[in-house]
Amino acid sequence: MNLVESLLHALKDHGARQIFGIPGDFALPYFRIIEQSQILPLYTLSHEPGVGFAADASARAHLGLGVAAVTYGAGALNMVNAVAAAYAEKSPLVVLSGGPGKGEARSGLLLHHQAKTLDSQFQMFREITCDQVKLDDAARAPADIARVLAKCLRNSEPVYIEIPRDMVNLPCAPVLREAPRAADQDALEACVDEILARLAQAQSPVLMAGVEVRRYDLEEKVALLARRLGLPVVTSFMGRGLLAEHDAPLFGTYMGVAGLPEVTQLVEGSDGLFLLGEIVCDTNFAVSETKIDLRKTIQALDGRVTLGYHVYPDLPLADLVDGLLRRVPGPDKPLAVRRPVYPRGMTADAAGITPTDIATAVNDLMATHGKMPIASDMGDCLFTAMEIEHTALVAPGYYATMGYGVPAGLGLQAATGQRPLILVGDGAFQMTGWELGNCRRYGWDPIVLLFNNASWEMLRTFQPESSFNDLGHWGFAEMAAGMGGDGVRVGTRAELKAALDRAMATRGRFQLIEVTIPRGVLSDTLQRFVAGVKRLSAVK
Ligand code: S1T
Ligand code: MG
Repeated sequence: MNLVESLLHALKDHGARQIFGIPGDFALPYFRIIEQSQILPLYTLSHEPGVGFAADASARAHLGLGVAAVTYGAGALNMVNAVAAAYAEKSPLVVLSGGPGKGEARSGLLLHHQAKTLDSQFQMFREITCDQVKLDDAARAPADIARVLAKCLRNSEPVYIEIPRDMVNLPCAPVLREAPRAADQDALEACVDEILARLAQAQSPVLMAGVEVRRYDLEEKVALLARRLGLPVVTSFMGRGLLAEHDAPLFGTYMGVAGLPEVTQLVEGSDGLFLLGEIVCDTNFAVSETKIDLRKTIQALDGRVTLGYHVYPDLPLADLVDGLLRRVPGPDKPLAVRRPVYPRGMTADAAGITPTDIATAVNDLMATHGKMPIASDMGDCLFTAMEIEHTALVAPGYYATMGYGVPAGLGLQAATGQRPLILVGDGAFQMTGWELGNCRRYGWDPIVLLFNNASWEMLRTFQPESSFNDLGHWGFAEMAAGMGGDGVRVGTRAELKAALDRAMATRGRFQLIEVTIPRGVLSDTLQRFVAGVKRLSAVK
């Protein structure tokens, strides 16, 4: 077996299901082995940001490793933003980059694709990955690969693997997985005691499920834990979509001043807020009506648990959840859950379309045809997603990069085989929407709802005087056919409903529904968010 085959087997053994990539001359040798070995299917896309987003979303969708394969320099550095997004949002993404051979490094010539030094790329990826390795020693490679892939899964963060192009065919031993690390049982029991005591003392404890609950495949167990403890559950903005397929006492998504008042009150009025795998960031907590004293919360994140001023290091989330479940054998404590009511029954008339109409139409569609997984971009489309029935959702809810939606939808369909609904604004579509042109080759057929307000509307909302937010009208619908899909522009609610019904009935080709939204018309959720942010900043 050669070095790349050993790497590919190890990736598959650690939970990779496919590779997304774009080759280059530094990468052709290892791409050839990927294609010929057939160990993992390879999907090439058109631009490296899309490769990174698709691989990230595939990891989130199938709960395994995402793999993004690129060439040195122009390829890998083109993907930095997508890898940074994966790092920020704890997505287990493996970056494979071709690299200069050892001999070339000694040529004395500056190499094409080289920035400052030949090592600059490796150094840049240190900042957005939890471990890195250059496979320049075939004898050491199996242990290096085992270490890096174990770290990727343990931390649920990206890692970087550079493959010098003169190393790919060298004989290499198989990779043996690192032994799993056991948590300190005494510390675990002490921590479980303290958490349960804290929750028992609280008058109104609440469990907030964060993205680590999904990344470590704990949704089923956390839903059971919540039922046994009789704990109401909420998600954060970033955690939207979590527990959608599980029997959890889910009250909704916490968004502070931008969210549903009853959910805001439940969280901000809690004297026992349990943040389980939740990233404590501004998109999740900055718009709190009343500042949550995070020191009084129970936080389990990044393998450590913090209760007030007590810290328990090295307690992986899976061990903690198992430890808690062992102490609460059941039966479930019944909880009267007041589930949020999502808008339904859109009137299919000649009225113009608002983002909330889109959410209503999608809720009607899913009520008829069943839930669909959603990939959303950043923009009002993501705020609109909060008004759609709770369903699986991949979105940059914290890092907030644009360009994620379309490639993520492709990654989701490649990873799960499910037909996704993609929500994307016109500005974000201009960035990576063209990846839809790759659907035909791979038989992907997402339904794309393009929110076309001809504007960087989120920015205009906060700075209306700037005319640079005007994007003008692009004929997105007309471009679909040339890319192998079907496109339609809709301006009334009747047209929207007809287009969704037609798209649902059409398989095998992507369906692009360009929704014309009048300038300044926002989703109900974004309106509350903007009003809340302005109100909070006025009092500061
Ligand atoms: N570039 C990238 C890659 N990501 C970003 N988030 C931004 C720039 C800044 C930014 C936003 S929201 C926004 C930009 C440019 C406008 C989005 O326009 P569009 O996709 O049309 O959606 P909508 O019209 O609903 O706003 C965030 C605040 O950083
Ligand atoms: Mg827009």
